[in-house]
Amino acid sequence: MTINGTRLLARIQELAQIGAIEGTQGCSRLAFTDSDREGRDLVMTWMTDLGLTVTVDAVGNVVASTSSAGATGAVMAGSHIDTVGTGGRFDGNLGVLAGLEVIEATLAADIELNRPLAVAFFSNEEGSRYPPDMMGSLAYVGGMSVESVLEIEGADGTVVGDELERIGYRGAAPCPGAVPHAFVELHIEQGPVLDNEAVQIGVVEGVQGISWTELKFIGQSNHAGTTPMSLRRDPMAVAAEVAVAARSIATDLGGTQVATVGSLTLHPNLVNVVPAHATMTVDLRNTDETLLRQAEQQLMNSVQQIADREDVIVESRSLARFEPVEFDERVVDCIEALAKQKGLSTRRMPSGAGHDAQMIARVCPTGMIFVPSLDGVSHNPAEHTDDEDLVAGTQLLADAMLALTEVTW
Ligand code: HGY
Ligand code: MN
Ligand code: MN
Repeated sequence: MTINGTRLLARIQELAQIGAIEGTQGCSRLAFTDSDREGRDLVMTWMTDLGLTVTVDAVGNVVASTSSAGATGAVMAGSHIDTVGTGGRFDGNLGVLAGLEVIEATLAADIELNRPLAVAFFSNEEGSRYPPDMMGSLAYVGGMSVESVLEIEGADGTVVGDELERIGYRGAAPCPGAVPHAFVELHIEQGPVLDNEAVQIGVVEGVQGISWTELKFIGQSNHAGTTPMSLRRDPMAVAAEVAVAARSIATDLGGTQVATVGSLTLHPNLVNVVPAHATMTVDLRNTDETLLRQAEQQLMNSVQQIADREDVIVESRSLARFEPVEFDERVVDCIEALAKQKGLSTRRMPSGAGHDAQMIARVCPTGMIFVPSLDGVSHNPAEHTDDEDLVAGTQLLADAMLALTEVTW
């Protein structure tokens, strides 16, 4: 069965117009915003136009199945269509539109299958507006209650439940949701490995561990001109040292350890005022859980030392914490064998980014397929993957999904 690459590329292009970032090929569709709603509406229209049975659950996860009984026991593809604020057009969107394309091509070929096919987009995979990331798929597998999802407050002061209501996606379908027979997520690599090595397909063995911490440093607001340095309790001075410490922890640990300070806000954020408080986030990741815990411990030791020295109070809270995940060898092997049969170059690799697949792996055999990201750039409007890689990845997803309808676990 051959997928229709032209149709796939046209849908990627059409969805990317929603929340398009002027002058780039990127888009901005933060979770539960109007642009997210518009993107959801468009993809749902494509799903219902195919005659699929479409459900919306209590946290806005959308699942479309070829079976009127829903997605239980289906071979499911899926990902997300929300983006970071300065996102690309492929992150998440590819996996959803590729899954839709596989189903449409399979229906058109009138192939008899032992199992239904399904495709899903999960709510708020990015976690940028409302932590944690992979929020919708985490709830879908019962890793977080619907109640606790709905009450989460974003940095902008809005609440998930209200926003879901406002955009009309607080659905009636049960959450946790239907358990698939198998799940495969096609995604851009978002890193430099495949592009650097000129490899066409990443056979993903698992996802690294993720630790997001919010740190609030409370000092004393004061006059920038009259306050001697020795009398300051400056939270920005603490934040700056902590950011450097986080970076050193990653470079000293080496290996896959990474550390990112992605957000920092000062209050009152005025040129002539020593800040009252500084709030920052630290994103730590590692494929090894023991090393990730070591990095977390080192970070908090540094935080406390620096804050104590500056007589600044620290408040910290975890925004997300997921241990590394390994995908099911049977699915990983299936993807690799099919790619090689097609003559595609492949390499096995971990995922540096978080994905919905790492949550669905809790309930059914799961795997991922990566296609190259040009220069490894992602979470950036310049994110790019060549058409031939998008089509090859989607065809491999189709082959894998159909093969998985034949296996019993
Ligand atoms: O944070 C991540 O890795 C993903 O993009 N949500
Ligand atoms: Mn993604
Ligand atoms: Mn992302």
